[in-house]
Amino acid sequence: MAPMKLYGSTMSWNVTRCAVALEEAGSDYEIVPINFATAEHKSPEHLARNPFGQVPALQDGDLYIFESRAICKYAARKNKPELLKEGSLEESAMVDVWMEVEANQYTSALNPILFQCLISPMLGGTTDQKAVEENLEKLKTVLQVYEARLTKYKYLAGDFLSLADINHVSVNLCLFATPHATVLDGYPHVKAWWSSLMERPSVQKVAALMKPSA
Ligand code: GS8
Repeated sequence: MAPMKLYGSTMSWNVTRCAVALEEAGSDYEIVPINFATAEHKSPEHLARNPFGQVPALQDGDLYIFESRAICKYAARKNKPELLKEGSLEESAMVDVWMEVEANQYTSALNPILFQCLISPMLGGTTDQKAVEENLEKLKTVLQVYEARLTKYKYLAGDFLSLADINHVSVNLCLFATPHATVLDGYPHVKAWWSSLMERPSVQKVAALMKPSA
């Protein structure tokens, strides 16, 4: 069967969230860049893949999927279901909880920081330091909860790697491209968790793809 196609640029952390999950699952896929400069994301071809005219989108044969976290779940279900622990009611519930936390607590605080520090200057704007500071405070509150959790368990959902951990990778890699990576310094168990994720071949491969020279 033909490789799956992941549409979007590796400069987008929503796209690289999927790339890490696809790598971790061992999926056969290729990245198909979408050119924002020519508004390719709003073209009829791309709107057929993602009706919101956004990246990422995934094509697997006749199936089209959008929303990065749905794509990540699809890759896991298809190629490495243990990342979701669906065989266990309790463990899968914990994976679900921490996947929601990633989206609604962690990344919802980190996203504006990444936008202000990385995207706004690229678009010719400036960094709104007040927005950065406000969201750093929100992120620290979230990190306190992570520190307590990771003091008890090796990974977020328990003593096993899951998609909940993997879904954090792309935004964390971007955090390290901002001047604010030191925010993690006050949380030793979070730092140790992140170091263990960084050692994974899936993470190293996607980190290399995210470098502008790649
Ligand atoms: C968000 C996708 C998104 O914002 C997801 O897939 O997780 N909830 C969705 N994509 C941005 C790229 S930045 O990462 C995008 O495509 N923006 C262009 C636009 O909205 O026109």
